[in-house]
Amino acid sequence: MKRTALVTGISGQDGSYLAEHLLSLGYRVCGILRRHSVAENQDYRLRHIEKDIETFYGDMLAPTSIQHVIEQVQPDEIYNLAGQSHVRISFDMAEFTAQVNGMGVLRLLEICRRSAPQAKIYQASSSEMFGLSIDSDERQRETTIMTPTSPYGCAKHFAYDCVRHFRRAHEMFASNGILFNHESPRRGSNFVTAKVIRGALAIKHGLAKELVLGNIDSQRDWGHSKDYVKAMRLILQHEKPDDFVIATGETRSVRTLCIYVFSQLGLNYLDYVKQDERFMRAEELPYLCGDASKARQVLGWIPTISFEELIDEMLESYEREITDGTHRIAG
Ligand code: G4F
Repeated sequence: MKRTALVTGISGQDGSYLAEHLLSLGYRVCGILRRHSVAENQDYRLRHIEKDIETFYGDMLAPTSIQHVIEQVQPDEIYNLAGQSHVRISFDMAEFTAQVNGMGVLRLLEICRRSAPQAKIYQASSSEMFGLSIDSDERQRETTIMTPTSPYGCAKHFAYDCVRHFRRAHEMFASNGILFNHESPRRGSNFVTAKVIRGALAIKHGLAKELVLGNIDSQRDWGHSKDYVKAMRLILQHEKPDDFVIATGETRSVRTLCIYVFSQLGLNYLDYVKQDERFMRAEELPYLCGDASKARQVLGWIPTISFEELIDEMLESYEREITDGTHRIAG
């Protein structure tokens, strides 16, 4: 029988790739959309599959809307990808971020406990929860202590703990995927990979003179969203609920990202990249490099798309946007 998946945050980068992946496996895919004042921004990543999925309006800040959808859809699997996903913005909107990314998850778990106790729940946890902690081999893994450095990280840590608590206390199938940074051509334009690539292309095409960034010495472990959504599903197919780090195991600085992107376009980043306080964080997370051995051994998950392939795909996709006049540059 067809399995039903419900994806909160289906209109985001991961939501759209996950929906495609689940459809390819024969799932009935339902998704929750938040109302956006610009209607085009609501579902532009879903247009190519809109006839194949069922969407419902709902908001993590309005639990009755979520409860209503869950009761209507009766999902076998719930993927909670909804949330305020921008770390720097979480410093400006700490309370909102805590409500959506933290309390929203607690409420979702409560709703599932009462209305869909059989449903398996995937929670989009984040490497941002590790904050300043690094194991002696310069990796972060499931056992690494969490010392988050942002309101976003604190809220995600609360949600992560709630998932583990509900699993133990109420025997619910609730699992955390602790995902390190993952990107794609569908990445929001104010995340650093998309911002650097769009900015460098704008410079190359004479549409901008410089690119203003924050801290370019922080290091991230960047993978491809398409690989990471496959891990989400595998996590819910495992025989028992558990927590898994999903990462490539390679780390690079934002500076290295700039060097690669600008040099692919025949430019030297030093001639164009400036730094400004506006894009710095009150507390920075300086280093992320994940160890996904557990996911490899238990789930058979491995990343298949290299850093260079990822960045080249984004470059190609944004270059096409410049050619057809739909290019956007983020602040
Ligand atoms: O691309 P970022 O904004 O991603 P960040 O903060 O690492 O968060 C992303 O990954 C998390 C997983 O670890 C997710 F949970 C989260 O939802 C999101 O997807 O920034 C990456 C790095 C940071 O160190 C930041 O300080 O790039 C640095 N950076 C330097 N200049 C900048 C900029 N980041 C942004 N967004 N904009 C800049 O101008």
